[in-house]
Amino acid sequence: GGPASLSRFRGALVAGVLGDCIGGEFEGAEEVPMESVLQHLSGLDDETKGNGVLEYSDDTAMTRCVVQSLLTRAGFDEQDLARRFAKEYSTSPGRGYGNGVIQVLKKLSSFQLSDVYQPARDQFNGRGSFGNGGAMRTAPFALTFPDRADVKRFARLGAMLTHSCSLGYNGAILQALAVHFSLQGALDLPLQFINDLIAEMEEVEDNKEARNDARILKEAEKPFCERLHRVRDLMNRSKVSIEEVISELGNGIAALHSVPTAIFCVLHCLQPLEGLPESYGGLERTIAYSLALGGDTDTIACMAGAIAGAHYGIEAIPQSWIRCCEGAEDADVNAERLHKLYHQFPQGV
Ligand code: R7I
Ligand code: MG
Ligand code: MG
Repeated sequence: GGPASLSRFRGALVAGVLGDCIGGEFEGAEEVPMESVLQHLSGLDDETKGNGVLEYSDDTAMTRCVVQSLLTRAGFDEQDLARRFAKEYSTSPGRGYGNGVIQVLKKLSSFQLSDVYQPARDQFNGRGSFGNGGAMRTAPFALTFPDRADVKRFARLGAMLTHSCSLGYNGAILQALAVHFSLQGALDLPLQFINDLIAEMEEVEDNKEARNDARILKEAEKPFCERLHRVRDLMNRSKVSIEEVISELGNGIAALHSVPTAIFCVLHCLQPLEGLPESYGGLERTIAYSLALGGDTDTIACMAGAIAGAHYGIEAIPQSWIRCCEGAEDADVNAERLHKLYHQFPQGV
């Protein structure tokens, strides 16, 4: 479809859910042979399965809160979103949330809370979390706001409800920008795509908080920019091993070690890959490749899935995969609602 077509919205939201549900199988695994990945994926074609046998985790649970809040409030409302996160956690605490964020979600349930951003600021001795929990749920901001400045602003605020460290919320901005650009068809020109992301993040990381956090955590002066340069170096190479991707970009639970990785997965899988079935299209390759990296597989596949889904559209997603994953049909319905909301805003850049 063309830029911001319904198919791209559906692809983004549905493939994010699939990445989470399908990736859950390997979360935390150190080494994942491609053979195991392919076996897992071919199991999804089994007709006797289906009807949402693969459950979604916190990634999708929180994304659903963001979607519902944006739709109900017709825009960003931090009070409403905070309430939804808290309610979702208290209803289904067993979705595999990060160890730290649970404290925030419990505090957000409190009635006397005057500042919904405060519990997140109290995390990790007042520095805030740099986990990827803000980034994993950020796609709906790109699917709501056509204007790039709005995408950045609300992705940041949405993440800050749980992640107040710049290495957490800037990861959420980066992921939202990747979905935003992909939705416009920007992955047709991969080099331009990565250069645009670098240019945006140069600005995003150009402030005191970001520099301060980077210094304390002994990272490069602009950590996400540095990682995106590594992504660009890797994508310009003819052959890259899984081991190199993991050592250069990471596969961990920090936003810095997973958002650039997810972006790389999408870029790397634009073309056919050795070791993957020829019958696979780009969307299937992206999910398979993300799982083969091991580590935080549900989240990396969820983020890569959202970016790739916005590029390839809903038609690229196997029906059998959708049938297997809890929440995938819901995501499809909500994508149509977000698409309507998006086109009600003035169309920005
Ligand atoms: O970021 P968050 O919501 O976790 C998301 C991950 C995804 O993989 C989900 O699929 C789920 O499995 O969890 O939760 P947080 O608790 O804020 O951060 C995750 C973890 O990152 C924490 O439990 C810490 O281990 C680590 N972490 C930190 N460690 C030290 N210092 C995050 N921030 C810090 C820090 O500042
Ligand atoms: Mg999870
Ligand atoms: Mg995870």
